Amino acid sequence: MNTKSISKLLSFILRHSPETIQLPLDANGWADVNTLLHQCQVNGHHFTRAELETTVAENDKQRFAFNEDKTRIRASQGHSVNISLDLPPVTPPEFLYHGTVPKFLANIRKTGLQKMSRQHLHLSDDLDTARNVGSRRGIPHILTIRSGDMHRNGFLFYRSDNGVWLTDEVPPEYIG
Ligand code: HQG
Repeated sequence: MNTKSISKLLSFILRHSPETIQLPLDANGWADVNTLLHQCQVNGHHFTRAELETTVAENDKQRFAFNEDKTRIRASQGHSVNISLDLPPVTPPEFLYHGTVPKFLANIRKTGLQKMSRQHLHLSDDLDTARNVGSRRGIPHILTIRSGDMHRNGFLFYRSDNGVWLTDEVPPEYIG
């Protein structure tokens, strides 16, 4: 398997569907690396520990992280499975951005931005990233979020290990 297909497989398993290879995740989303390699192997996904390490190190968005002694691995964000990343709340910049597509706008203006199937709503602190996120679904439309005002009004924000801003929702009145 090349690093791209390993990365796609890891995203699927560690964020959404660990049960497809009978892989236990702990409460914070960590999997044991040896168990991951073994369960991948027995389910027909063949790659080595060295290839796993290269995939993690070279991943364009740094989607995965090892713990300090590299015995455990998790996805840094994007989960739909019910785990807690256990990140501390942090003060966001005054504005954050969310890339979406025009067909969702009417609903977003009505109900705000929601986390949909994931554990958090994903925001970015730069326009390029937001544009890339939106482009996955069509012609991107960038929404500016008044995150500073949200924070002052008690909404919590987190920053994943790979720099993605996370929150639970953005009510319509904070969307510029
Ligand atoms: C939209 C990728 C209607 C929202 C990316 C988005 C990101 C609503 C879609 C990460 C809505 C959910 C996450 C509402 C939100 N009504 N539509 N009220 N609220 N939406 O994939 O942010 O490459 O769950 O705009 O780069 O697109 O996989 O979220 O279009 O960082 O690592 O509902 O996934 O990262 O889609 O993407 P998603 P997202 P990776």
